[in-house]
Parts: sequence; C-alpha cells; structure tokens
Amino acid sequence: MNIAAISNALLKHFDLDAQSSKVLVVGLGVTGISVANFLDKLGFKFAITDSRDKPPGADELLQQLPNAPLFTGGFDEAAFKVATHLVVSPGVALTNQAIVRAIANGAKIISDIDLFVLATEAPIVAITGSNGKSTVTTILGDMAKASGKKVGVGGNLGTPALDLLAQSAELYVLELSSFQLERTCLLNAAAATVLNVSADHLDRHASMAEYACEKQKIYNGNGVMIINIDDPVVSAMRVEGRDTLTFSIKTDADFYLKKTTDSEYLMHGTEALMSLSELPLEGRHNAANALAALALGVAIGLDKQAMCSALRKFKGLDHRMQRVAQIRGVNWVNDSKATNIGACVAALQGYEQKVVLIAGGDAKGADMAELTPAIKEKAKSVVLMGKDANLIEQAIAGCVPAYFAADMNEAVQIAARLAQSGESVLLSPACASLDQYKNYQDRGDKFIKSVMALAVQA
Ligand code: UMA
Ligand code: ADP
Repeated sequence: MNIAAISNALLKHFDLDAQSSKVLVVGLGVTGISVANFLDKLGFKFAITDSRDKPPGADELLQQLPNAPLFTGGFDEAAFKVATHLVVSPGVALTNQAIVRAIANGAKIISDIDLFVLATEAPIVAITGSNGKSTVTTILGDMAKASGKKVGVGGNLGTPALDLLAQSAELYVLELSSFQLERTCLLNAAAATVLNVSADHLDRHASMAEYACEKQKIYNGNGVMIINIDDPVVSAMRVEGRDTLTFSIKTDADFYLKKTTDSEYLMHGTEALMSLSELPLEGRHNAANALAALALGVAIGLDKQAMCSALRKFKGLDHRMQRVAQIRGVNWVNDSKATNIGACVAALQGYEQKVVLIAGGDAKGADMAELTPAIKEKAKSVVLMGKDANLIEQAIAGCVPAYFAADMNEAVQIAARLAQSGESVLLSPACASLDQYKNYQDRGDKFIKSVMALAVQA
C-alpha cells in the first residue's frame, strides 16, 4: 500500500486528512472491521458506532485494535456530531436519522468501495444485478485464475473489498450490492455488468426506479459495459459511444446461444465457445450467467480456452439450486439463496414437471403477486412459512393448494407427504431469511438437515 498516495487521493476526493478529520465508522460487521483496519494503517483518527448492543465484530475489534473507541447499543449522537466523515456499512440505511443529521451538519459519506478504489491501481471488474451476482463473480474469479492471473475476488460475496488488499493482485473481481453502489462515487471498473433487475430490497429503496438507478452506478466511468439485452431495464442503461458487449439467451447478441440439430452452444460472434451441455449447472438462467462471465472475461482479455475450462469445472455454489438428495424417488433441491421473486421464478422455470415449492420468509416489501403466474404454471402445491407466508397465500388466491408450516422441519415433513416418486421438492423461498434464521445459509442448512432426517425415517 502506498500510504502517501492514498492519503493524497483521500484529501483530493473527500477533503479527508489525518490531522484534522474525524472519521466515524458506522456499523461493526465485516465491513466496519475492514474499514477500521484500513484507517488505522493510514494513521487516521476514527471511532466506531453500531446500533446493536453486541455487534458481531466487537470481539475481533478488541483483539485487532484494542484502542479504537467503540459506541454500541444505539447510534451515539455525540459521536455523529463531531464526525467530519462517515464510512457507512452497507447494512445501514442512509435515511437513518443520525446519518441524515450528520450530513446536514456537513459530514461527508464515504463507502468502503470508494476507499478500495483509491487504494488500488489494479483493474476492477464489477458485477451487480438482482440475481446471479455471486455465481458470476465466482465463475469470473475461476476464469481469471485459469488464465494465470493473480486475482482478488470479494465484495458483497463475503470478503470485504478492503480485506482483499492484504494480498497483491493484478485484477480484482467485485460483487457489489445496491447498498454498496448507492454510496459509491469513484468506481471506474474496467468492465462492469448489471446482470438483471427485478424487485428486491424495496424495504430500503423508495421505488424500483431508485433501486435500478443505484444498480446503474456500476457503469460509472469509461470501462466496457456488459449489457443483458434480454432485460429491458438493463438495456435502457446502454450509453451511446461507450465500449459495449451484449449477451442474451433469447436472441442475437455478442454472446448468445445457438441451437443446432444435436446441441446448443455458447457463442461469441461466429465462434462456438463450448456446448451448453458441458456446463454443469441447472437452469436457463445459468446459461445467461455463463455468457455474462464470458463477456466480462473477453472485455478484460482473459484466455477463451481457459475460461471455458473454468466453466466446465464450475459445480455451482451451495444453496443455489443445490441437489440435496433423492429419497424414495423424490428429488430435494435447496435454493435457499432465492431471497427475491426473480430467483424463485427462475428456479421454477427450470422445471418441466410441477414441483412442491417451499417458500416464505421476509418479503422485503415486494409484491408477491408477481410470483403467482410461475407458481400457477410450475407448482402442484406450496408449503409456506415465515413472516410473510400470508402475503404469498393471498397472492396465489387458491390457484394451487397452500399449507402452512411453523418451521423448516414441519415444512419438509408436509412436503414429503405431498411429493410423489419422480417429483421434486424445491426450497426457493422468494424471501429473505432473517425473520426465522441467522441467514440464508442457516435456512438452507436446516432444510438439508431435515431432508437427511427423512432418509432414516421408517
Ligand atoms: N446493522 C445494525 N446496526 C448497525 C450496523 C448494522 O443493525 O449499526 C445491521 C444491518 O441493518 C444489517 C446487518 O446489521 O442487517 C449487517 O450489516 P453490515 O453492513 O454491518 O454487514 P457486514 O457484516 O459489514 O456485511 C456487509 C454486507 N451486508 C449487507 O449488505 C447487509 C454483506 O452482504 C457483504 O458480504 C459484506 O458487507 C462484505 O462486503 C451480505 C448481504 O446480505 C451477504 N448482502 C445483501 C444481499 O446480498 O442481498 C445486500
Ligand atoms: P446473488 O448473489 O445475486 O444473490 P446468486 O448467484 O447467489 O446471486 O443466486 C441467488 C439466487 O438467484 C439463487 O436462487 C439462484 O438460483 C438464482 N439465480 C442465479 N442466477 C440467476 C439469474 N441470472 N436470473 C435469475 N435467478 C438467478
């Protein structure tokens, strides 16, 4: 890290200087810890605040930076009053009154992503979208490694961007959420994509238009724009005169699918890159993800053969259309990461035969009626759970039988009674998990545990 160069850039862009500025790090999750360590290395004065009584990073902070002032159990007004700059974690809304007041007092907002952008000269590939971010980010990371690149892969995927700086890299691949993009202004990615836009996080964004606007910020700068022309909202983000590569699973594009009598191919122009049947992932949406990753890789000059070899080896991430088991002829599939309607619809559309769907949780303000056509077409029955189970039941209005379950174990037991041999039970909740579980992984793990228990039941 070139501390002098980064300090100069922080002064230039944010009027932030080590002598006079007072930085408040808002939120003590993994982002807050990464920001605190970064500021400490640069020699900045900072304090940290978290509204929770016991924030998840408190023990880690005590170990790593025992002298850092920490205010928990509410947002400390005094700390906000003296702050000249706030580095706000993505989980904290900028509409929080303490933050609104601090901004009115002249405090500047900085994101960990802007700090990261200023701290590296290596090219960044940036990936957002309502669904497919983690899959495409991981595939592209694998493709870069297969092409012999030293690559750092993280962001919303899990490892905070600033923690990626611990190891030198010649390329960074970042998954970015709408929360991260909303507060980022310096991103200038070498290649960037919005994979798709469908309703999500409407409890945090005022409207779909605002949500899409935050996503669009990933294209800021002058890098190559990767555009999904199957998605009208993304297509409208195209900018005349910018280098652009398009992808589509429905029509002609720079990267597209071509059917022949015996197979279907992933194409770049006239070149057949590989057969779709070699891609070890379920669902048409994963063909779109593969084309997006190929387009991003070509935009930054990765080797095409190495990229295809990475695609052939990619087995998919846990909790995304993950095959759990076949028990007494019934296929059990864990798609717990389907935390919005778009993901659940994509999962259902991948089936030819009707499934038993387990859904529900926290709908995050989405209109569950958008789920109804896919349920009508692809579900023989639904098992509903969680905070907004009623919203789904009202939306489907009796078009398929609905059952309620108090917890995952009960949901699995009910689904086991409903599914016949040869059919599938799909956990694809269309909702966030936090009303009943630690996170989507915990929800998926509980599903797997209950399914495995069926195997030993008489
Ligand atoms: N929180 C408080 N009070 C605070 C600070 C946070 O109640 O003072 C709550 C938030 O409302 C949120 C939770 O704590 O519910 C975590 O927020 P955070 O910003 O502290 O989270 P981090 O641990 O820093 O993790 C964040 C991302 N979390 C969110 O955006 C909510 C992680 O994405 C990301 O992997 C990590 O930074 C590294 O970049 C997770 C996520 O759920 C996987 N993302 C959403 C999604 O994918 O849908 C956007
Ligand atoms: P994200 O990081 O955007 O949440 P993931 O790759 O983790 O995306 O997948 C999340 C959910 O979305 C899973 O249920 C997965 O099956 C589904 N999904 C993945 N790619 C797409 C896509 N291109 N379109 C719709 N749904 C998708």
